[in-house]
Amino acid sequence: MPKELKYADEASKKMVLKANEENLETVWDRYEKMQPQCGFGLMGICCKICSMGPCRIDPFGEGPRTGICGANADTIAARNLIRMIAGGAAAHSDHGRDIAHALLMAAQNPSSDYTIKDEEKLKAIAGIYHIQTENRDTREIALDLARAALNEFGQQEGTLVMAERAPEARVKRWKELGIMPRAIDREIVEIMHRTHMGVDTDYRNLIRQGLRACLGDGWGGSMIATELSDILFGTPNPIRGESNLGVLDKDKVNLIVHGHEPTLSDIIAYVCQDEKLIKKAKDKGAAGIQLAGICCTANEILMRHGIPVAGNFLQQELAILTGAVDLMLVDVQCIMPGLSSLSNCFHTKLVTTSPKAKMPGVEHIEFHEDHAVKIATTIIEQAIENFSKRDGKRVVIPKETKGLVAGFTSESVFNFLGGKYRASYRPLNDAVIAGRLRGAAGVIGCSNPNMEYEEGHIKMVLELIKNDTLVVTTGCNAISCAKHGLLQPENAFKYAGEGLQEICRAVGIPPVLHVGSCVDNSRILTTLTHVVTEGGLGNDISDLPVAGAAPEWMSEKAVSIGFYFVASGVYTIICRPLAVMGSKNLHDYLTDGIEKEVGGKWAFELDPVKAAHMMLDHIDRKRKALKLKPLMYEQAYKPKDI
Ligand code: MSK
Repeated sequence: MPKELKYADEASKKMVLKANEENLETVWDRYEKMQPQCGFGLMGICCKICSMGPCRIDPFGEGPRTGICGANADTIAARNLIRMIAGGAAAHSDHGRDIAHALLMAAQNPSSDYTIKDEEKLKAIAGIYHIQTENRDTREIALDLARAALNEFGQQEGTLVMAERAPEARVKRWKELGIMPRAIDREIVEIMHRTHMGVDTDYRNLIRQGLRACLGDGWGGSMIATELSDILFGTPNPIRGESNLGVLDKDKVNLIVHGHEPTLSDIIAYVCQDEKLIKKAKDKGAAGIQLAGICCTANEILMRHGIPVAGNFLQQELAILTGAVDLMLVDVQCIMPGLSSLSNCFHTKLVTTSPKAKMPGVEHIEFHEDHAVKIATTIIEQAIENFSKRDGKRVVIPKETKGLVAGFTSESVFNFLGGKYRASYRPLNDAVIAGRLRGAAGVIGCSNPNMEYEEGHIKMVLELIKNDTLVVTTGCNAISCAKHGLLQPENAFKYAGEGLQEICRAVGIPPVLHVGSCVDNSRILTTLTHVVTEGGLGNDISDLPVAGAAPEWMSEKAVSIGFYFVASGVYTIICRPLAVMGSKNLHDYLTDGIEKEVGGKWAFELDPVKAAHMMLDHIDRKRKALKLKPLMYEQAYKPKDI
């Protein structure tokens, strides 16, 4: 049965139909072929960490209740889950390490292709690391900061400096629980040790280590990635852009950058404007060079340069199906191996660039920071060269595009909300206290063929903004929101509740604020901290009327992000549950018991509108606990159970 998308943006629907017509396989076809999926895997109760196995637990029938070693469902599910945290935290943090390394090279080498773009932020972050900034050369400060950040990955003493940025009450709680992260790599290694056969079998103790590792991601590796990227590439400011596959141009050389790291893509954004390269493209018969992004590499260059976004995770194959992509450059994370065979069905040249992420049969042009411009030029030249191989008869570019405003950060967003002369978080806190805003929600994360594409993202976000809840977004949710017009300020009047509309009107912002890529979820952590510090909404993140969600989550990174929000005190909901349903004890702990310890907890709800209502109920419970005024405007959703 050919797959048809029911809810997604029109461009994606058209491209899936094109794939069906041409009998080309996409992620949705592979998902169908995989059905039914393994129930033991879905419930988290298969174990293959030693060669006595694989073992699987039968939680309901007469089958085995333990593996061959005697591990029960609680142990097996908890071990599997925290190994997912390790995978996610490792991916984010290794990205952070690479950014710190790029900063180090920029500081050491005056002729580096990288320069310090935000000196103010360099000094601010150096201050957090207790680095002397007065009367010192920028490069010296950057060198000290890069070394201090790199040291946090492997330090043998102390705890992470960035984690101390959290509200005092939060840090105290982490220290009491023994989950203050010590070193980024160490926490990941310790997960691998504890989950080795015959080590930690107490599911609560295993989750504790998972919490410590994910905090090392959110308040460590990811935060280093975000802050140091801002220093190197510039802190974003609100910026206009375009989204969806219609940003590809049939007359130009189309170059797509896909993955996560900005180190090469940021340079490409500059080099693409080189007159000599544009002339080369014209000499080949093209009208110019069109650069666009997919996934979080897209978010990085959208936030800083306004480069258009071609699509999110589930659109990477659809971009190639247009027949108009001359070169797709991939770096790391969320790159489907299926791209390789699909690109062979078109003229599209696929190029890997990271030594950590090669693909069999795919050309590899290795990226090195010390000659970034040269490598970027080579890749663009190859895209230009490949333009002449394009088969015009196979080109189908959907016309759909949608304008957007992105580029919000913990600095710009709420200073923006405060207005030019009152740059502070006060107006935001006051809007919540007065009941104009109900609260805020972070809605983030991937897309997954196990759900109707974009239905989870869009229905949830619409329900939240309709009920006067300001939404902040990152990653692939941000791109879905963009394609559906939710990052357009004027659409506040179409979709938002009256209170949120007033705020959007007063400061000209969209009802959904795009704050960046997956690592930039750390911007949400710093924003929440600023809101606590501003006062009037409690002493800790867990007091705030806020909630988080990743409705269509897919990757291990999403598990780590979800856990670091829970560990930071945020109620966090996902549609498809974590793989814990085979362990009642673990399920109950994560969705209930853990709240007494860290102030946040998990919830699972397949229906995105019901999930949004659960978030609103939670926000209302927090409002009630803070004794805030009633909401200013009649709400569409009437809360239950508070
Ligand atoms: S890219 S991790 S599919 S959000 Fe950051 Fe999108 Fe999820 Fe990758």
